Amino acid sequence: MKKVLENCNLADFSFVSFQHLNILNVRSKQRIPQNAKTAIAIIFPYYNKSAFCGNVSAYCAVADYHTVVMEQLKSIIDALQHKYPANSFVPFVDSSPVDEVDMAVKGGLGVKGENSLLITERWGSFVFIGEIITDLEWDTELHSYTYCMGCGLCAKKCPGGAIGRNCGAADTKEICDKQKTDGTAENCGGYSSINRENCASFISQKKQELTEEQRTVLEKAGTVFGCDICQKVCPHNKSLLDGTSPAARETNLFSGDIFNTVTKENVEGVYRDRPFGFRGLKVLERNLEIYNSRGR
Ligand code: B12
Ligand code: SF4
Ligand code: SF4
Repeated sequence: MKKVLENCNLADFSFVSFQHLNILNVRSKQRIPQNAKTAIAIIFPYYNKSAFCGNVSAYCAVADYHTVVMEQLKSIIDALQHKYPANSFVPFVDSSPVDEVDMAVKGGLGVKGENSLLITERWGSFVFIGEIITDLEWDTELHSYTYCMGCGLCAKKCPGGAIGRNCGAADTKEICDKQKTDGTAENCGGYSSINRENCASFISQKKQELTEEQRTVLEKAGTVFGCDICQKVCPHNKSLLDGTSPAARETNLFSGDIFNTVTKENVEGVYRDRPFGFRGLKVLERNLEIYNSRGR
């Protein structure tokens, strides 16, 4: 299996035992193969300088990762299926029953940031995560949880105060300390957690009416869709963002097809094909109106 994957030119991958995955209670759970034994965790770097120059977050400026990653996973499965015809291989990305950050950290692909994201050594946190779940048993190694350098900048700069120690829970510090020492805190995804209702990325996707506070968070974040602030301030991403890391000059699956600026004029023509299109035109127009009213 390793050889097949090595021939696929992947940035990085690892094998994680299915029994160690954190399975989320979502609809796609039904697609997990029976007798699942192994997850092949794969990362897809998407850093691209021109993705950072507009009014949508970098993951929105590049081609839709749901499509690009899924196509790549399917072509890997074709190769695996050829070698192991009796086994099942099922691809997932994002709308996955697997807590993907948790899986990647357990697979040793990077550390968990206080901003709740996976941070890799080479590509920082600007990676997507995808996985193939199979009933094929494979040698796996459970890596112990490792964390970012813990500088606290993401929590400090988050426009919604949505991160970790500032996430809004009554006893947040207590929850975080407990999670850090023995990993048993309830209502915490581990190390740090995001209070979604206060996160600009979540707010920019929200179809229902926004509260006044949520409008203010989106205004402060200065984005039409998604938010990159907790990644832009992270020291682990510094050398990538200032161009000194060799990885900043690497091409990747997402190097072409950049669309970074949404305007009143172009929004209708583009939204369907982009990663920010799935919430529909109305949500985008609302966000654009909030974005354009900043500082008025
Ligand atoms: C739902 C979701 C979101 C939600 C919620 C994120 C979150 N951290 O909770 C929203 C819409 C906000 C979001 C935003 C983003 N996402 Co997202 N998201 C997911 C998704 C589908 C599931 C995450 C999940 O539920 N994890 C499991 C739970 C257990 O972990 P948890 O995050 O710690 O959640 C706990 C806390 O939130 C807490 N909690 C919830 N509410 C409250 C309230 C209070 C008061 C408190 C104290 C706690 C609390 O309880 C939860 C359960 O324990 C994953 C894909 C996947 N299948 O894993 C992508 C994923 C994590 N997202 C991704 C990306 C790229 C982003 C954005 C960077 C996009 C952007 N630029 O805007 C932002 C980053 C925001 C951030 N700092 O996390 C990538 C991350 C890649 C990486 N390097 O890590 C993933 C892996 C998708 C992918 N396939 O690549 N995302
Ligand atoms: S994506 Fe933006 S709003 Fe959400 S946690 Fe990160 S900095 Fe805060
Ligand atoms: S900014 Fe980066 S290193 Fe600092 S606490 Fe947040 S995720 Fe960790």
